[in-house]
Amino acid sequence: MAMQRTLVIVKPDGVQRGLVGPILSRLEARGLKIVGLKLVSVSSDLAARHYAEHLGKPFYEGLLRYITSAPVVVACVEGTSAVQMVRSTVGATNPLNAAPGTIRADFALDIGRNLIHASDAPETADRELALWFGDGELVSYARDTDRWVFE
Ligand code: D4T
Repeated sequence: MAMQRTLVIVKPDGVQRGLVGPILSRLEARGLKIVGLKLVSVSSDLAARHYAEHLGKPFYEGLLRYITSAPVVVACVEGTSAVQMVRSTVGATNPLNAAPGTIRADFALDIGRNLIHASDAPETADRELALWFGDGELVSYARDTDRWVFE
């Protein structure tokens, strides 16, 4: 299986509710490796570029207000099929439809406060990682535990 990198954002509600640790630890516990991590106050410009595909939708303005309302924690995680692995750990966009055991089902109630963003495809991950991380902010390194995570 192919090694991939994907973007994870712990949204303002996750930071405000003190859930950065519990959210990231679910990804780490699965074996995914954090290769980039920072706290960001999101500018309107960055928010608009990140959510460009939703421009014009009824929830767009609220979405921009939400993502710029308080700091977020941005991570790049790496692993086999990382994009799909993270999406399945995160759960459905609306917590109402998220499977129990997923992050959104276990920690969230409202689609407009769904705690976490994760890239939805490898091409999206590449675009979003370039948007959120600058040159030199992602770190390649080996983990001694990798042989216990990957065959
Ligand atoms: P993100 O992008 O935040 O990881 O969410 P998803 O990939 O799971 O879902 P999305 O792009 O379709 O939606 C982006 C963002 O908009 C919010 N939203 C979405 C909302 O407030 N109301 C809505 O009706 C929809 C569809 C939630 C996530």
